[in-house]
Amino acid sequence: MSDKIHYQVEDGIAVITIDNPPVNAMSAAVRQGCWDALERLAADASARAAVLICAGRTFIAGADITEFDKPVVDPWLPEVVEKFEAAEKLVVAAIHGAALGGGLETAMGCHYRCAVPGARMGLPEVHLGLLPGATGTQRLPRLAGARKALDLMISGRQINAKEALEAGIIEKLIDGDLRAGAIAWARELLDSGAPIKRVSQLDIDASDADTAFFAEYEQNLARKARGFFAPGQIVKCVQAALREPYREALATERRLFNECKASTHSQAQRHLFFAEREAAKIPDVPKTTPAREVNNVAVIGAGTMGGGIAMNFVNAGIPVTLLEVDQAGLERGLGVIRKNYSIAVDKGRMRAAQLEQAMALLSPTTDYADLAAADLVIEVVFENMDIKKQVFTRLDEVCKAGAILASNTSSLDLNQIAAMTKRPEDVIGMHFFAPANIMKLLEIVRGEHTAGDVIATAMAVAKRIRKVGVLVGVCFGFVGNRMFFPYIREAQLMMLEGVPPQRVDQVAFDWGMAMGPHAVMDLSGLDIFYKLNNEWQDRPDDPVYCRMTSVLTEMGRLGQKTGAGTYRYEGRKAMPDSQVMDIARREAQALGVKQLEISDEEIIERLLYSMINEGARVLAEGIAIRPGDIDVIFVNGYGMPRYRGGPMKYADMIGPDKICAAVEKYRARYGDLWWTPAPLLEQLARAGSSFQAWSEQRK
Ligand code: 3H9
Repeated sequence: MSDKIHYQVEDGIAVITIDNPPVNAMSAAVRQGCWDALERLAADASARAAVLICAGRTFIAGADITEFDKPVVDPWLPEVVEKFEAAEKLVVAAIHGAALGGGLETAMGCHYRCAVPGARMGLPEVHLGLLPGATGTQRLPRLAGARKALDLMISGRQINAKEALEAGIIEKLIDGDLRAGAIAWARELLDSGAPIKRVSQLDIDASDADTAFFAEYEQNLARKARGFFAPGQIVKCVQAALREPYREALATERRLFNECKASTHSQAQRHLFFAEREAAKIPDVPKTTPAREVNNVAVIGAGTMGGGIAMNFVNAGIPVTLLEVDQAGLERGLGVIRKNYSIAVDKGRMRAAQLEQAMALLSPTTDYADLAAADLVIEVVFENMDIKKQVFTRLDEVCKAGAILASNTSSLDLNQIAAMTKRPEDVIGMHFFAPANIMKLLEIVRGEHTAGDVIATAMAVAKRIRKVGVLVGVCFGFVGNRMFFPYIREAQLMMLEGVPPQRVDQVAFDWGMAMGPHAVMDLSGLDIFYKLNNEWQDRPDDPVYCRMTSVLTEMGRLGQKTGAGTYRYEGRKAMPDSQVMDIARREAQALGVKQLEISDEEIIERLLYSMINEGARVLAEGIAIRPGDIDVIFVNGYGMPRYRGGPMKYADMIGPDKICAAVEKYRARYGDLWWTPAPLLEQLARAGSSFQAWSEQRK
């Protein structure tokens, strides 16, 4: 038997223990081990029943995701689950930690299930672009009813043991020692003559899932899961469960699972699963690096961004001192925070008492001396180097030794900011994304002198406030904005070339972006981009560069906030504005920009490939540690859909050679300034390699 499975008999009950750290994934060795254990159980006269349990911190967390790109090794998971069910001796699954995906499917193959109260369960395959393909789409509806099963599989959410008990997914909660409790329960079941309950033989409660329900469900899904492939496949599996006999429906599940597994969506989403975990690993800052204690935080600037940042800490129960230059600004800021929390109360996401508790964690001040005790100070002032320098000079005077001094700059040179202090090792960038209380991304910027434990602390803080922290290096715009600028630049140029903004936005939206580039600019404010362009010290001299941003900003058309930007607004609804295209034509004429017929394919190439080309430079310069980090940044901070995998995974799936050829095509049209292929892109194209392979080789 595999060394990942232990088999022991205790007073007539066989205990089959899976021991495959870290999360007991159902790898080939575990599957074979389970198979062998079940054979042994059948032949073992000393065992009347069995308990399936796991060693370590969790029950089975699912199929082994690393195996999905390799040929299937028998026995495949669905066969193992079926073998559990077919056992002639009663098998009880004993769950602690999390029973996820193939883990819960294995438990549902067992005849009875018990769990400790702290256990969690779910079928999160959808997040990997998959469906529960080890009989889960057929078993969960039989235990929990069609509607509940559908909701759990489409949301991928984890439920606690109590909810699982109420839903009929498990039959018993065990307080205290799980192993002893499960063995005792198995014995009880035997003694009471409980039948071997095979889930596949149960009927499905479909009383609340008629044709009209499915029609409405699919309609909602088209909106909520726009563009994703797997959710629709899951619906089909549940419909098959209701219409077809178990075996036939299982064949449907198998076919639809294989379609999901082979899809680019699943490749992309599985890539992100590992990329998000890898992003937390910093090669020269080992996991053992002790983080500094962060028990209280100060935020300088109570505007929209500062307030949003403060809310993150308050939500995690961390007290925040909020500093503004004057009382009026402070009161305005606190008012906005209170309003945001009130909206949460109105929507039932927060109780009124919690609102007051949250507000009580905020200490407003206009006096820098009140920052003396802060463990972490985050500066969120105007994006201007002189102002930032003044703030850091002052922080150096008032903050205690060992305090971490962070800047929320979105583009500026952190090293210059750190140089204003006598402790550049304590200075770091923490770049939040608007709206700061909602967006998941936190770019953590490492300066030339930033200490390892300061980096470790910032990464830990990100996790504590439920952000996805990604470490980046110093350059203008860091990783995200630096790569976003070419995307914006091309959208802007296309406007001069005669492509209406609503068309570019629609094409980007249909590709999967949450919003098109023009809509994003109008939302953020064209003036923000205008100021950023002016802060870019070594920006190449190009009169065409983001020309429309300048013209519209100078006209006072700043975006949604002024009722007009690239679009005109009726409330929050963007309306195409023919005046803007008139201006674009006039500007194009003055600048000698030709009017072009541009295909949808070209729109995507210019938006994405310009971004990818910059990404290749970012990687070669070491500004991002790995291509996966860039991908994590774009799906968590820039509204790129997870099923595209992020820009660098997308590049790998298209092929760097094809991207490079397209970049050359645009270079021939526009010249070297913006479209010279990055040396790394050329290198990968020549070698027929990928960003991922390049990154692996460097480890
Ligand atoms: C499936 O089951 C398909 C079936 O329906 C059909 C098949 C036919 N495989 O997250 P952590 C690694 S699809 C391989 O940092 P936590 C992870 O990469 C699967 N590796 O810990 C990391 O490695 P490293 C459905 C896995 O405590 C380490 O374990 N299941 C797997 O924060 C620790 O992970 C899921 O989608 C895996 N399945 O969270 C559940 N899972 O240390 C996926 C984890 O080298 N897993 N690893 O970076 C999770 O959600 C979390 O890992 C879990 C623990 C909640 C379990």
